[in-house]
Amino acid sequence: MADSASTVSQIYAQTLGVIEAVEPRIAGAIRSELTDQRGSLKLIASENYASLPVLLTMGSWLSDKYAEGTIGHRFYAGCQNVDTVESVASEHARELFGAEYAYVQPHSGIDANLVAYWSILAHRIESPTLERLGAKTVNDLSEEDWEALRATFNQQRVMGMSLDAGGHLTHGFRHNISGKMFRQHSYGTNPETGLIDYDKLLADAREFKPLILVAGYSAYPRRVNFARMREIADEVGATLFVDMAHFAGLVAGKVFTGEENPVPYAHVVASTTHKSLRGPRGGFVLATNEYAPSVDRGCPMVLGGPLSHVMAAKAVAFAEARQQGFQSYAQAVADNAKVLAEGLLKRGVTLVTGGTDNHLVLLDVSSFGLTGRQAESALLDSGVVTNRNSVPNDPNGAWYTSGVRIGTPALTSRGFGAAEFDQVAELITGVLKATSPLTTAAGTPGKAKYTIADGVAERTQAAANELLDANPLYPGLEL
Ligand code: DSN
Repeated sequence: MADSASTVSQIYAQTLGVIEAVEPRIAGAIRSELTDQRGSLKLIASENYASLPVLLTMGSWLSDKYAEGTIGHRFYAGCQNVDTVESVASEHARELFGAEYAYVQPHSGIDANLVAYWSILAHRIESPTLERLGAKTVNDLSEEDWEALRATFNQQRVMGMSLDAGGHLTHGFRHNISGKMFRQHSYGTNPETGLIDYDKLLADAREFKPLILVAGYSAYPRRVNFARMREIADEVGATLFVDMAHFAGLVAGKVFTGEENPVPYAHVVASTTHKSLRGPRGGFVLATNEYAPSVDRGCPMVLGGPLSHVMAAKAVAFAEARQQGFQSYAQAVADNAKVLAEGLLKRGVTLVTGGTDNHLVLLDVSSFGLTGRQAESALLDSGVVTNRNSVPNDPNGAWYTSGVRIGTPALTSRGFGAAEFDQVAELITGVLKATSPLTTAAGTPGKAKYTIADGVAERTQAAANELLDANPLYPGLEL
């Protein structure tokens, strides 16, 4: 990052001047965001810092082009440059992950998951129905057959990990469209170990008979055996869909290989680009050739027009992830998470599953007498940015929670290693020990009610600043 920083500093300074002339508050917010990101320990497991080439790629007139459809088959004229962008991004994604097919249009992880669901419904339900009825498209169906097909869509079943065990909203949670469009059954984790119980999962799947088995997580601190997941899916006739949004960087960086790499085992894989993969904010889908034609119908079936400027930045990020250095980065993310977990454990913090072997750590803060919300707020006051998260069977529900989720991708990008992460564990533990819940009117109305012992937040922020200053974000970039 450092070499190009002075050139980029000039570009950004001039660009912000241009923006300032139109809307100074926006130029101010952009500057202020850099100050905030530089000045806090970013431990949100789903966040990262994209490279300057990735960020710069997004600021272009590719944004101005409509390109609904797919490569070479657009609903608008003049898409030759977008075709190039999408082809390059897709080629990099295929090569990076060893996938048969890659679709880089989804605007976010949720959009990618919707494309995945759609593609499975199209492949498993729509196509065979059309074939049976001798129709080429749904336009060829009688009103009666069309209604019957629509009713069949509504009967389908999805089985994914429950939200409190670490699954994602889009894995069938009732407050997400996935829980409304499918009949849904969740699998949890073993109450003793906190780990996925594959035998129980198989028994549940035999009973529930899902069309789609979802593997993947946003708050499970362990690796998944995707070979076993595929066996279970095959045994019950389900399509295996893996949501690797959180750990795509660990797959790309060859930390998750063999049975821990979902790509050879899943029919469809969806992901984000901006978490451990360190690209721009966005999503993508990988699929076997069998599912590719239905994935390709993602826009306009599910998605609005592709964000061509972001697809271009995805191509740059995939290219970066194909460079040798990315594997060292990904390994460091996993190694640092272990150090962080061990640092917390030895200081008496309770961790869900007793540790981690991916990029995230889930703290159960109930032993400090705190809710996740109180802990999250106290840490934020001290310069440590985390997010509260449910723990399995959380008595505090999804709003207050009993947990705090932290991850290593962002600070590893800044250059933090084992020594720094051990200090981070010390700082987190210090804040949690110094925070007390307030249950009376003494708490500020509308805020999480807690109090931090005098001076602890300030001392923690000062210690964090030392670590941050020694590992600068976008060194040399001055605005
Ligand atoms: N926002 C993502 C996360 O934090 O894990 C999930 O959507």
